[in-house]
Amino acid sequence: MTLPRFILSLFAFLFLFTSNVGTQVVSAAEKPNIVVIMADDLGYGDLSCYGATHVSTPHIDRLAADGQRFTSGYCSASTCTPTRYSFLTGNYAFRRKGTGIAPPNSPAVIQPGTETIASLLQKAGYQTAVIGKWHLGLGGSDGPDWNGELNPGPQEIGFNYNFLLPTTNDRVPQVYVENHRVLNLDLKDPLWVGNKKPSPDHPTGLTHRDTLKMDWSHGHNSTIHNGISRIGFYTGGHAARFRDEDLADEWVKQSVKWIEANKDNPFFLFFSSHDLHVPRIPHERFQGKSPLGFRGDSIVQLDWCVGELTKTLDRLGLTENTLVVFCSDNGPVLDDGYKDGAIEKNGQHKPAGPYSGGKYSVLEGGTRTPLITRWKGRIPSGVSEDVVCTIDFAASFAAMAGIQLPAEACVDSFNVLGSLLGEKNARGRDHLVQQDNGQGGNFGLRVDNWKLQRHDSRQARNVKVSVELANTKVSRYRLFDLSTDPGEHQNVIDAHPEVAERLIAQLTKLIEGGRSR
Ligand code: NG6
Ligand code: CA
Repeated sequence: MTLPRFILSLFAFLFLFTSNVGTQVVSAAEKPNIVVIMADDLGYGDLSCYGATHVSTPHIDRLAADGQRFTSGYCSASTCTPTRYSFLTGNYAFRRKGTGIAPPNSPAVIQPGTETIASLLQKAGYQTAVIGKWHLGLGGSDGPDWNGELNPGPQEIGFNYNFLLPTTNDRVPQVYVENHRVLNLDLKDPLWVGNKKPSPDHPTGLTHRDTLKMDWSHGHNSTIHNGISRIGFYTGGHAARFRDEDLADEWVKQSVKWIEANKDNPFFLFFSSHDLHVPRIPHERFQGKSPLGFRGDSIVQLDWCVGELTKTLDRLGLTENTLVVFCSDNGPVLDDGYKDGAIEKNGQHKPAGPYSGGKYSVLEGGTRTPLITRWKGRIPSGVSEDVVCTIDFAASFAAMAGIQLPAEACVDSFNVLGSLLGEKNARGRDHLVQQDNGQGGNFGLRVDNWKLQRHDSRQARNVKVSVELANTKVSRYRLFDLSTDPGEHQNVIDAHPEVAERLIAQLTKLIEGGRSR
């Protein structure tokens, strides 16, 4: 080869090589729209695509039929605030104080400057929004300034827009928060929120119990709004108050509006439903639509919301360019403080499917929950046994969008994108820590089909759903083989001391090591 020809071929090679690398980089980063639909208190067995026969969820079933349905899909905790904290930050909630169920006047649980799934996607050019239940506190160390600026909030940790139920529907106040303000607040009728009775004659669920449209069974006996007494006290803000019956419609209305406005850029929508959290007050048109009472009717309402969102994506031609993820924030509970007939009307329905425990518990029923991914044309349809968790969405979506995770961010979030996209040779997690609420509670560790339970908290042991544990003298550690005993009935720790030892050491290291990634 002559020198000029050699130089020419070298250039040709370099051109091909670099342009090839270029295409690889471009095709490696995919930026579909992402819609995460998180249900509240929805159990493994609560959907017809997960085996429920007493309630029908056609829209969610369609999502599952068109995508991947996970049989080992988890949220990281068995209550709301820690799961949501972990989903957003990619960090286990037990690592940080103040991540247990947030009270009405909780300050922001996630500090500004913390990297979140939303801030990571913003870096990749996404528009980001959270619409629905927040329950991660608002405001600085003094808590929310309800009549002023609610800052910090979602906008300080990566969301361009928020439209919120600030705490839970059973915690005061029953108002919407749009960005930094209570929506429709008349400052001549200021909103006051506290944990003590504001005046001796303030009507409560205790003093005016006979006026309630839904009676309470435990807790929930403070300020009355919409005929329902709540956790905590408040006065004022009447023009801003919502009707429980209208929440689902409002989440859908605001989401459709926001998707329409953002259809031309990649967007990330966290659709955070309040269903089926107590008080379960579905819209009048859903009442009586299931044989399970208001708990089942709320599942029907949730399913309707999913249908409206997927219809919107279809209408705007976004279905083949949108990854939809459906999940829950913790396992199921029947009586969570109101007499809504959930127990009486439950019949043969199994809210946690084959699993034991539920909300508040580190048994599988507490965190193993429905998890579905759909991206038409990209994700094959099928059922996956890979272990994936809501805590992994941050690392996985960052990887998909081509964003490098900073070493100190999302320290417990694993990139399980291959599994979430239903790729053949993908493997999910090889271990997962489960927790109940906040710090210092109980833990679960799943490794392959082994499940280790570690019981540290007496109080959590006595929570209703774990009654079988509370009544026996629970030793700190128990071991189960989920392949033969999914219900965690048979403690096999004595038969497998070497497995127990290995898992105890692994769990201790994961808890004390400060990070798992
Ligand atoms: C509990 C409430 C329960 C529910 C839960 C939080 C009582 C007796 N129980 O303290 O009703 O609100 O907190 O649920 O008040 S979560 O899904 O938001 O974590
Ligand atoms: Ca919840």
